[in-house]
Amino acid sequence: MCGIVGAVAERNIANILLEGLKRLEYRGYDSAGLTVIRDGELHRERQVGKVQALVDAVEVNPEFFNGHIGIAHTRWATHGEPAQRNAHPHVSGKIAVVHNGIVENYAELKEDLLAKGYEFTSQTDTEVVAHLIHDAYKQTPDLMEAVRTVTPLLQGAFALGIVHVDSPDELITVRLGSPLVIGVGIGENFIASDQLALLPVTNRFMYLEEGDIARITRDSIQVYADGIEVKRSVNEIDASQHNADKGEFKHYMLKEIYEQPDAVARTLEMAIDSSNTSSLRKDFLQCNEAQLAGIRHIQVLACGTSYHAGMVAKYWFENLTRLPCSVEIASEFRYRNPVVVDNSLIICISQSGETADTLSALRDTQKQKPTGLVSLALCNVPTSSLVRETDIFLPTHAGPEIGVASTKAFTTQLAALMLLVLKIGVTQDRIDEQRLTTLLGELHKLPGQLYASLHLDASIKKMSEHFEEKRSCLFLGRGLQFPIALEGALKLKEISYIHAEGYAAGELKHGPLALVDKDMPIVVLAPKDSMFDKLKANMQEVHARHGELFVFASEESKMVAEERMHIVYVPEVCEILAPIVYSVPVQLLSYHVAVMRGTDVDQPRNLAKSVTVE
Ligand code: HGA
Repeated sequence: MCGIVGAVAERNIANILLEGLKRLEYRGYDSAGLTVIRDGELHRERQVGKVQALVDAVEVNPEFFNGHIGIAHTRWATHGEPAQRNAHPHVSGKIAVVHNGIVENYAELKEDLLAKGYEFTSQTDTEVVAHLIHDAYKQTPDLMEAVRTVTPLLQGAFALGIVHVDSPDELITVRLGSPLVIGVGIGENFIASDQLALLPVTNRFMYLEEGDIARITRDSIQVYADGIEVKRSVNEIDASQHNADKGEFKHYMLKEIYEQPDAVARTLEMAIDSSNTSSLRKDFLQCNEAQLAGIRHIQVLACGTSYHAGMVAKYWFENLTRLPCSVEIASEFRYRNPVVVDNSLIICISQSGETADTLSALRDTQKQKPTGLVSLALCNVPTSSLVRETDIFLPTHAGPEIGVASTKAFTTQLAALMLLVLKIGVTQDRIDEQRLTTLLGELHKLPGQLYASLHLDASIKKMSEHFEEKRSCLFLGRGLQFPIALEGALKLKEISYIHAEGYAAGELKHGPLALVDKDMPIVVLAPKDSMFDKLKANMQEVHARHGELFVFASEESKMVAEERMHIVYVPEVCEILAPIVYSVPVQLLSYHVAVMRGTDVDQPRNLAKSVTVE
C-alpha cells in the first residue's frame, strides 16, 4: 500500500522521486505528494488523484523543486479521506514525514500534542509522527536521535521517511512492519517501499529488518537495531528480470494475463527438468527433508486471491496425499484464538510477502510454539518479510505484477502449490511413482494449455458485451472449480464494480437461486470432470428460472448452446489441473467487462496492491 520514495544525491532528485512514484502507483493512488529541501526551506506539493496530477503541478514551477534531498509518497488512505490536506508528506516546523502503515495509538498521542499547542492540519495518523519528531528535536537537536526517541511511542506497523531542513544532507528511515528498502548508488542513496521504484537509478539494494532505523547520506548508510549499529548486506539484482513496462498492451492486467504461460513454465522449472518429466528435481525446495516427512496437517493462511489458491490446494492435498488441510482467511484466523495442531505445515500465501494480515497470523502461530511446526512462504518476492520469517521459501516466478487484480501471481501460486503437494506426497510415500509420472507429464503440458486458452480472448470479449449493463452476477463451480468461481467473482467485482458472488453450484438451491431471473448472468465453470453431471443439473435449475448462462466448458463435454446459454470451449486439460487453465477465461471476462464499462482496470477504485495495513 502507500508508496514511499526518498533520495539524497548530488544531482537534482525531483524527477527521480516522481518516476519512483509512478512506478509505485500500483500501491496506492488516491493522492500523491513530495517535499524537496531547497535553499533552506521545505518545498512541498500535494495533489489528489493520480501521480500525473502531481507531475503536472510540479511542472508549473520545476525550478522550485530542484533539490538534492527529498521524500515523496503515493497514498492509499486509512485515516482521513483522500484530500490534499491528508496527502503526504506531512510537515511540522522544519520536518517532513512520509508514512506507510497505521499508527494505532495516534488518537492519544494527538491529544498530548494538542495540549502542547501543536496544530493539526490533516485527519491522518501520520501527522502525529511529524509533530512528535518536531517535539523530540526541541530536546535533542539531532534528527536521528529525535526519531529514535519517538519510534518506541508509536504502536502499529509502519515505515517512515523523514527529512529536516537543518540536516539537509541526511534522510532518516524507519522500518517496523511495513516494507522499506534502501537503494545504494554511487555518491547517492535512496529509499523506497519497493525496489521497483528505484530500478532506473540503481540495482543494488539493502533490505532493512523489522525495527531498523537508518541514517542515509549521499555516501553513507548507517543502520541501527535497538540502538546498536548493525551491518545489512547489499544485494545486487538483475534489473532485466524486473521489467515493469506495459509493452504493447493497453493495460498491465492484460499483459500479465498473457504472461501466464511463461510465468507458469518458469515456476514449474523449479521442480521439473524438461529432459526428465518422471521425477522431481533433486534441488527443488531447499529444506530439511525430515521436516517435511514429519508433517501431519497443513494449515494455509492467506487473503483474497491467495486464499482462493489455498482453497484449490486443500482439494489437492487431501485428494492426492490424504493429509488433512485447513485453509483460513488470515485476518480471521489471527483473532479467533485458533488451535494450531502439532506437526503442522503453515503455508502463508502472499504475492508481495508483505500482506500485513498474513504476516501477523504467521507470527501469532509461531508464538504458540506447537511441536513440529514448519512454516513456508509461497510468494513472489524473495526479499519479503514473509520469506525472512518462515522456514521454507517456495517462490513463484511470476515477475513483477503491477495490475492490482492478481492474475499471473494466482496461476503461478497454483502451479507452485501443486509442486509442493507432489514433493510432500513423494517424501511421505503418499504418492506413488506412477501417479507422480502422470502428474508431472500433465504439468509439463500446462504452459501450452494456458497458451491455448489465451486464444479464447476474442470470443470472451464478445461474451463480455452481455455484461456491460448488468448490476449483479453469479459464478458457479463445483469441486476444484468452486475456488475458481470465487476468484472469478472477486475479479469481476474488483475491476468492473459489478456485484458478483461465487457459489458452489450445489448451494444454489439453498438461497441464491432466489436471485435468478432473466436479468441475472450466471457464469459456470464446466470442465468435463467428475462433478460434471451434477453441475449440469444445477445449470438446469438456473435455466428453468430463465437465468442466462455463460458457460466455460470443455469440448469433450459436448455441450451445445441453446436459448439463453452461451458457451466458450476451453482447451482440454486433466481434471486435477483444470483450475489453473479455467482461471484464464474468468480473468479475460472480467478484464473485457471492465474495459467496456470504462473503469480503471489496473488501479480500481479504493484498492491497492500489496496490502500492508491490517
Ligand atoms: N495511515 C496513513 C498511511 C496509510 C497507508 O499506509 N496506506 O497503505 C494515511 O492514512 O495517510
